[in-house]
Amino acid sequence: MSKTYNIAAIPGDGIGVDITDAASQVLNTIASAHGGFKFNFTTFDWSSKAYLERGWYMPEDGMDQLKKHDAIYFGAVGWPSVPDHISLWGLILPIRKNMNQYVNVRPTRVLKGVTAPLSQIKEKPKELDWIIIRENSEGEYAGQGGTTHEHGTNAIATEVAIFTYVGIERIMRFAFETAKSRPRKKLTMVTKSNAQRHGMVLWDKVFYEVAKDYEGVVEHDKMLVDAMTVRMVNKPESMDTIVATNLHADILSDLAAALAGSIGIAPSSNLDPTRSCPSMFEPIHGSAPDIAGQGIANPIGAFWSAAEMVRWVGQGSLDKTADQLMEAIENISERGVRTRDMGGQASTKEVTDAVCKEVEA
Ligand code: GGG
Repeated sequence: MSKTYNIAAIPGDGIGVDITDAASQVLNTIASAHGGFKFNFTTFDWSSKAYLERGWYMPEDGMDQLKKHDAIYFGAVGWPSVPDHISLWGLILPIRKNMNQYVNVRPTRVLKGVTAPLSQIKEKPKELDWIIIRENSEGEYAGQGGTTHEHGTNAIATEVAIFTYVGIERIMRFAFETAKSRPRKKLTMVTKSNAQRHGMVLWDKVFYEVAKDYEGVVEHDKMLVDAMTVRMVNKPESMDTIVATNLHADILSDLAAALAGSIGIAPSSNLDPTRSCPSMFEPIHGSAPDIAGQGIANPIGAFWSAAEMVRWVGQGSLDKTADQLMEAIENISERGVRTRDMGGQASTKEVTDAVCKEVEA
């Protein structure tokens, strides 16, 4: 009997639309090639364009609608005529919070055949293979704070980062478990506890408490975020799994993707590890309005995110399918089928067709 996975697709803005189309084509192709399962996509027109027309991103029952699905596939959010904090808080951040997606997993590695920018700085691009675990529910993106005397030079604004013991402990445990599952069994924790003496100090304390449960199993160390950027460039081979706060990991994962070749390749999984709500899968790149609709966006981050979604919804039963999609991505990368951001000439469609051909073979 064939299993149907119900996917809520939110293409969003700009190239989010281009790459979500490409990802659904690849997912449908892989499902037909394998048999035994299929994807049923429901597309939600929740975007900045729709917001400008009707004044809202999601309807009041939006979260309830999403909860009826096995997973959410998200393209990108952000459009020049809407302030970025309105679009982010209209769509992606409320979904992460309401769907209990407190973990954001961001893997990065150098794909086959790619000469990563890092090789122009150091001769070790192949040794960049990281998983960044981003705390996805609190910290600097808690949304707490306010503004008084809004206008003029008297304006005052506060942005309060919130760190809770429970929030830190659960992300640390997830990070240690991820590190334990990888061959190198190594975790680097990122903080800024020399300058930020409250929340970041609690972050350190909980890290060392949780570390006691992994003594002799997972090697671990601690970095200040500024020094971490230097280590990522100079000694990429010295790290494996990395855990950081919402803001720090957001920034470090963009750097990681750029060092591996392009932000266009990097995936992310917003996970509710309890599985009480659907998890959400999205490439880490934004909506890139300057190239939207031109057919040149890199769909690899979208395909990699799709592979992670397949792995997640399959709960072990679709791991081979996800591996096959990753192999297809590596194969076409090795053959040089690449978009412009990676030094190639291929269009979004050419990359998509090449991946579909691989998974059908
Ligand atoms: N596909 C990811 C996306 O739309 N990113 C826009 C962005 O700025 N996101 C911030 C975040 O991931 O917290």
